[in-house]
Amino acid sequence: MIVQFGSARIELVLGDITVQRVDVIVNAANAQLAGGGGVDGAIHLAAGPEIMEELQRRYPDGCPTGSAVVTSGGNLHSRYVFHAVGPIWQGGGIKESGLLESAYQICLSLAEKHTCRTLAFPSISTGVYRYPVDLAAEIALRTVAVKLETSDQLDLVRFVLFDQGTFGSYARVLETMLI
Ligand code: AR6
Repeated sequence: MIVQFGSARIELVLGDITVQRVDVIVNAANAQLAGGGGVDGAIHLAAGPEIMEELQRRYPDGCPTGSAVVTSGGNLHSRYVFHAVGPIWQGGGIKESGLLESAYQICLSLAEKHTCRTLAFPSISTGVYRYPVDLAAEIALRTVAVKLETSDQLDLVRFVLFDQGTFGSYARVLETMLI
C-alpha cells in the first residue's frame, strides 16, 4: 500500500526490515541500547558486531525513552541505523502516546539532519513492549504524515511490518487518513 503525502510517500510492506534498501533503518531498541530480541536482535545479527561496538563507545549512558541515537549501518544495505526507544505499555496512563510520538519525531528529524531521503520503520513498541498495535499505528502514521507535508528532504517512509495482523492494523489506519 502506497500513499502520497506532500512530495513524499508512505509505504506499508509486510516483511523483514533488515533486507530493506533505504538510507536509514530504524531499530526498536531499549534504553540501555543493550540489544535484545525482536527487531533489535534481527538488526544486530544482520548488521554485525560493529554497530554494538559503536553504541557502547558513543552512547555509554544509553538513550532515554522517546528518543533515538544514530550509528552506521554495519553490514546492512543502509547508511545508518537509528536506534529508537519506544515506551513500554503500562495501560496508557504514563504518557506512553507522547513518548511514542517523540520517538518517531526524533527519527524523522535525524533523517533530515543526516540528509537521508528514504527511511524504514518497524512498528516500534508493539512487540515485547506490548503497546496496542491499533493505537501505535495511529501515532506512527499521523506523526510521519504531518512531517511529510512539510519536508523537502524525505522521499519515502516505509513501514516494514512483520506479521499480517500488524500490517492490517497499519493499513486500516492509513485508509482512514485518506478520507
Ligand atoms: N523486521 C521487521 N519487524 C520485525 C522484525 C523484523 N526482522 N522482527 C520483529 N519485528 P519488538 P518493542 C516486529 O519486540 O516492542 C527488544 O528486545 C515485531 O513483530 O522488536 O519496541 C529490544 O531490545 C513487532 O511487530 O520491539 C527492547 O528491549 C515489532 O517489530 C524491546 O524488544 C516491534 O517488536 C523493544 O520492544
